Amino acid sequence: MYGAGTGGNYAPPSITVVIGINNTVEWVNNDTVAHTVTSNSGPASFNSGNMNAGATFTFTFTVAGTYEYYCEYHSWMGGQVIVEAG
Ligand SMILES: [Cu+2]
Repeated sequence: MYGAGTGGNYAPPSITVVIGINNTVEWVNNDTVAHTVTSNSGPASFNSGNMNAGATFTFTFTVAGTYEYYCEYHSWMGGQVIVEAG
């Protein structure tokens, strides 16, 4: 993920994973400022808390569905994880 500044966002903005195949997702803050990965909809919630530059956050999705997340510091940043049943 990267971000900060107009147009900054998670990359890629949407991913699709399959339970049992690739359902552990790691975010890496490749930016120079802090961000968060914070869910705001979906079957389960997750929150990285503060991620400084270079920090990583890993979450394993075990329930199928569509998850939306954002950055608590930059409200324009949004991402999506689509989790499919294995
Ligand atoms: Cu941010």
